[in-house]
Amino acid sequence: MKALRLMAWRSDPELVELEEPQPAPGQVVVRIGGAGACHSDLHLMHDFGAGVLPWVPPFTLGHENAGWVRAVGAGVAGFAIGQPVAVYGAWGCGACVRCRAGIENYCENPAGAPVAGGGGGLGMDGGMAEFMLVPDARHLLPLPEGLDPVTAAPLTDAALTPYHAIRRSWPKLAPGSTAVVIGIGGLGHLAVQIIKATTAARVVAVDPRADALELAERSGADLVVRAGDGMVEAVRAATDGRGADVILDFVGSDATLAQGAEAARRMGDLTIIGVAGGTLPVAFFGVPQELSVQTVFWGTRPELVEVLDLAARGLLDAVTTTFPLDQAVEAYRRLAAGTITGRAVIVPAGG
Ligand code: FEH
Ligand code: ZN
Ligand code: ZN
Repeated sequence: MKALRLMAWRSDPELVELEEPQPAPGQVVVRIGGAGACHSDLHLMHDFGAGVLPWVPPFTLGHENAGWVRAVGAGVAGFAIGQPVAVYGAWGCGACVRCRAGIENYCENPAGAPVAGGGGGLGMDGGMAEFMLVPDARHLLPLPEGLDPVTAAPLTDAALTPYHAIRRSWPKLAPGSTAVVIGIGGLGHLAVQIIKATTAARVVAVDPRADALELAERSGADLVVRAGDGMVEAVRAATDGRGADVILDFVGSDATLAQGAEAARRMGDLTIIGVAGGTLPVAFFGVPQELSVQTVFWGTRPELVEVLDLAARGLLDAVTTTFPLDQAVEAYRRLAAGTITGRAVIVPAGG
């Protein structure tokens, strides 16, 4: 089979020929319908050197996957060949307190995990290939009726990650509240939809691109603001001077973090999801009182069940641009150039 592999840190991925994986006891092979291209993959290719993450290339990219059960190993029950499934991508040890609660994105026993802090596409072979080996059937979720693996793939990361970030802030998103979404890309446009579907908050979408702001409007944003100097004033004006209750930064640069903190309401949340590597000085007079600042990594398996339910009921609609596997490098080039609308999804069977 063909697979798009990261052969070394700071290198462009290569399309290579691999043997089709075979499942050992407890494992499952998935025929990939869709594999999302994530901005984080660009950091694996261009920024992170050896030692930044506890993973060792080569491995196949693609940590946002859905498809159909191709083969099951001995002892696997509950999945039929051909069944459509979503792949929960954070593969922990399965035995620690966090993993037992389905919070495998925060596994506390990395030595017991198939790869420390990662999963398919993040240190192990992922879904940018015709077939993908999943090391334990617990990572597979049946797709609800009406969801197709090609369009469902983004739900496993581009929707699950913002869903986790929003869900933890639900108490601050009551009627009268305002949320700001900075960066309307694959994750940001779904963040707008998730806030509108699960809370009473007004949503302000921020991005420098006109087409991204149009996507934000179509996704339900109450106000769209061009990224830049006037953003803080616009948020203050929209909140009678109070500031926003929740700021979700899907960029994570020095500039977006500084503006996010300035636009935030006292007692609010500033949540960093983007991996641009920016920093935010925190000092007594530097940020609003009782502003909680946190980073999040992905989401939990129970939350993915909730995301799939929202999507199956038509409350989430991931806008995708599909590419065949042999165009995956082009997809990443366009992602880096900021010319992808919504989420780029690689379709190994042809986009
Ligand atoms: C991957 C690698 C490192 C940081 C964050 C991520 C996310 O894209 C996982 O969805
Ligand atoms: Zn990702
Ligand atoms: Zn664990």
